[in-house]
Order: sequence, then structure tokens, then C-alpha cells
Amino acid sequence: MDRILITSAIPYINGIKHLGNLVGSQLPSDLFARYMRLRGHEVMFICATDEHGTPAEIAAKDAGKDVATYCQEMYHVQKELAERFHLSFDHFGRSSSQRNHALTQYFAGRLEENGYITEVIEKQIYSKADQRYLPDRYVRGECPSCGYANARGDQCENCTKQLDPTDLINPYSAISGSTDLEIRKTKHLYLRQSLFRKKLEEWIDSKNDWPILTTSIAKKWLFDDAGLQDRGITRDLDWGIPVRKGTEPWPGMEQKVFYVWFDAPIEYIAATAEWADTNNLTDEAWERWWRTDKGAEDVRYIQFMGKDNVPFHTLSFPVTIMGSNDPWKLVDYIKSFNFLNYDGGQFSTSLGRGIFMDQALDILPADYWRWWLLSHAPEHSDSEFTWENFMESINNDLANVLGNFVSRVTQFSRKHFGQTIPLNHGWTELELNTIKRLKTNLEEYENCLEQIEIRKAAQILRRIWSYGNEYIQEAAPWVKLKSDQERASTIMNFSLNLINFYGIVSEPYIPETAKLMRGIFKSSSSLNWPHDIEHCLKSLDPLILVEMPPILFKKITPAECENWKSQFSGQSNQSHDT
Ligand code: B3M
Ligand code: ZN
Repeated sequence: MDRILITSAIPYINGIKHLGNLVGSQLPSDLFARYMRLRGHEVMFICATDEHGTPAEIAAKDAGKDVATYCQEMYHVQKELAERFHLSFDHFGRSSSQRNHALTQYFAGRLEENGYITEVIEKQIYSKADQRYLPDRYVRGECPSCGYANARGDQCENCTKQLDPTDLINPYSAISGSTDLEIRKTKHLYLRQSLFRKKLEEWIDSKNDWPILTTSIAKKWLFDDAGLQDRGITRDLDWGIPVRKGTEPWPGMEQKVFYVWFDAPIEYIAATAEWADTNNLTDEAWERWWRTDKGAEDVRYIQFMGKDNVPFHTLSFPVTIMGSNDPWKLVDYIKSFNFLNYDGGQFSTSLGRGIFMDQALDILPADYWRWWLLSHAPEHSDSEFTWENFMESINNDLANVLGNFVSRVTQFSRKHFGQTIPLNHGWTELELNTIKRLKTNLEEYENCLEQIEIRKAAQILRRIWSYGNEYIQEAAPWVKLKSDQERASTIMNFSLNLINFYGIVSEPYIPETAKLMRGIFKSSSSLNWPHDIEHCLKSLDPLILVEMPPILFKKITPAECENWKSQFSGQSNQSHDT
């Protein structure tokens, strides 16, 4: 039994996430966590909400709430949606937790003690009316390039030119509208990442099994001119983790908080501590996952994230860990993802374009989405959601291949053999051949999941399902029924055992349906990985009742497809405008 630590990138608190966000980290990490648990490993699976930074402040302001209240509410919304998608986190934490405050301040203190922090004077815009420094995007004014009147300080939304807030003509505060702004000097802490270039390079070079997507991004940032610069880790905001040196005040930093990207990855550790607290466990319980001096030396740590998060996880966060000179666990493997596009364009939170997690569940159960998203995960290139493709996958893979097999078998068995499982009177060549094919494919499936090749594994799983249909087609119990009752009984016994087998191996992809499949056999079914397929396909107790399952998947009609297409096109779908 191995010990496996899995973290998903932690979603920003500023609104409900769309399916592109979901498939970029939370969903694939759940697949992997479920698989590893099924294989009998000890798993710690962690996620949280990312609650600090300007986006949180802006979202709260737009919602007319103070930030703390907004985060509290949105945390519960996100947590509930995660549960409804069957994301099996051991803990879903909050980056605003006390644990994260303490750990973030602790890390900053260690980095300072070890000489990895410097102070830098920056120029920033101060609004007297608002009595605060304004982050770039809180400053608006006329774009010097295209003349657009409402350009944002970081970028003009009209001509996309990247801006510095001091470039704007007639700048004003986006908070109060005040034009009474001045440039002030303010001191910030910088993490001396540049000192770690060599060490990071060696570390990344030693990871020759990492996905190319991960290492190529890491290396680009490592070697580009703008790459491994020292980086500001503090901000002039009210909301966030106050800058302290461990438990001590940090002179001159009293009004400042840590930059969101400094504290967010530390929340992986803090959330594990929150897990221990929630379960009334001592610190040893979480430290054995994170401290190599306290048992974590044999932990395998795997991170999941979208490609835009890779630089922070291959450079900044490792610098935080390395620079602490403490025996914290470094990541062993980073699985990163490209982007999922939506119907010829991008998902857009601000335009309400695409499907958001709550809306998805309003129209179909989680397993439909899980299956489509995982079997089309943007692993090796960007991928695209279209309603036609979605309808086709659901109707073919789930309804025709899997659902149809299950309903055919259970109905036939019930009709001709009553309520219990028909007896097995001995396998023939046909069963043995089917088992042989299943065995080869199961091995391939295991290898792909082990290597986190999610699309490939989905294809194999689909093939494994299709063998059920091929088997029953060839065995033709409806013919045997007249000539050879015992043979028909064996066929049904084998087919029902196949359903049970599917109920186990499909669990990581479609947990709810897998449970329904196993539920057909109530207590006779157990969620043990079929290491020995022969044994698994004989494991159902013949005295057990066959419970008729509901229809597992209903087909999507072209009319529904058309409706949804216009519903989610972004014209009238403004409820997620944050
Ligand atoms: N919240 C970005 C994102 O949600 C950021 C990830 C943090 S991971 C420590 O994509
Ligand atoms: Zn412009």
C-alpha cells in the first residue's frame, strides 16, 4: 500500500466555476484519487477555495457584500457544487483559514531568516478619497492607444493593449470614481527567486517522467528574460493574510497583506491541517503527509492544474518550500491541462458564455458531465465542447453501450429467471475468450490510469463496456432459452457478473452510476478492485436478489441540444457575470 497525496489547484472564490475550470484540475484529480483508493492505497485528497486578492474584493463589491461574508457564502456554494459533482476531497478548505494565516506567515519568516527576501520601493497609485492604494485594475481612464474612455489600468479591454496605470489619461478610481489620485512610493517584500535558478533547473531536469506541457512551461519561465525574476509577495490591500514574520510584526509592513499567489499554494498544506483539526486529530496526522522528517518521505505527491498555473507550481511555490530550509515535501509529479473551449470560442465568465457548474447539474446528472469532460480532457492539446459532440458521446457511450447492456441483461434475467441470480453451470470458450480480452484491456486501463492518461483510459473503459454487448449478442440467451436452459442460465449469470465488474471499474469516471450498478446486487457486491477477473466474474452469490435498476442514462434529443445551445450562447446567460 502506497501513500498518495493529491492536490487540485484551488479555484478562485469569485463566482461559480465553468466546466473548463472543472476539467482543468478538480475533476481529473478526483478520478485519480478514486482510482488510487480503489487500488487500496492510502490517499489524502485536498482542495480549497482561493479567497484572497483583487478578484475576491471586486466580486464581493459587485455582489454588494463585505469580502468576508461574500467568501463565506461562496465557499459553501462551491463546496456544495463539488459534492454534487461527486468530487471526493478528503478536505475542501479555505485559504482564509487560521491555519493558512499561520503557515503563510511562518514561511515568510523562514524565508526572511534565510536571506531570501528583500525590500523594494515601488511606485503606486493612491486614492485619497478611498484612502487606499489602488491595484492596477482599480484605476481606470482613457486608453493612450485607442482613446477608449474606460480602459483598465492593467489592460485596455477595447484594444487589449497592456497598460501601466500611470499610462492612463485622466485616471480615476474604479471604486469611488474620484480623480484625486497621486503616485506614492510604497515598500514591498520580494521573494528572491532568481537565486534558485540553478537548483530549480536541476530539480526540473530530474523529473524526466513529467508531462511535456508541464516541463516546457517551467523551462520557458526559467530561461526567458522575464522568467525567474524576484517577485513581489506583498500587496496594499485590506483583505488577505497580514504580513508578519512568523508570529512577530514586520516593521513597515503593518498595512499590507501577502500576495494571493504566495499564500494560495501554502493552503495545500494548511488545508491538510484543517482536515486534521476537523477530525480532532493531532498535528502528527497531517504532518506525516507533508514533513519528510515526520513520515512523508514515502509519500507520493501529485498536483493537478491548468497550464496557466504551472509557473507558480514549478517555480514560486518550490522556492517557498526550498527556501524555508525545512523538510517540507516537494511535489513529485505535476499533471497539467490545456484549455477547454466552448463551441467555437472560449468559456467566458464575464460574458456568461458556456456552461457553469450549477447550470450543468440543473439539466443533467453529474455522471453525464463527468464522462464527457474526462473522456475529452484537454490533455495533449486544447479541446472543445460542442453540443453535437456531447449528445453523440452520451447517446453512444453511455446510453447505447453501457446503459443498454445493463437494462437488457437485468430485464431478461428477471423475466426468465425470476428474482435471484441464475446459476453458473460452467463457462465455455466464449466466456473464457471474453475474460481474456477483458484481462488485456483491464491491464491497459490500469496502466493508463497509473500514468494519468485520462482520455486513453476512458477509451479503454468504453471498449470494456462494449465487450458486454458483444458477448451477449454472440451468446444469444434468447435462443438458448428454448434448447438449453442451463446454458441460458450461465449466460445470464456471467452477464450479471459483468455488470457488477463494470460497477467497480467504472467508479472513478461515473461514481453515481457505478453505485447503481453495484446496487443491483445489494450486499453481494463490494468495491474491491478485480485483481483476479475470473474470481470477480464468479463473485455474485446466486441467492442474491436482482434489484431492477432505473434507466441509467436517457438519450439526449436533437431538440434538447438546440435549446441548450441557444440557452448557453452567452446572450441571455448573464447570471455568472462576476
Ligand atoms: N486560484 C487559479 C485558478 O483557479 C488559482 C489557482 C491557485 S492553486 C494554488 O485557476
Ligand atoms: Zn485601448
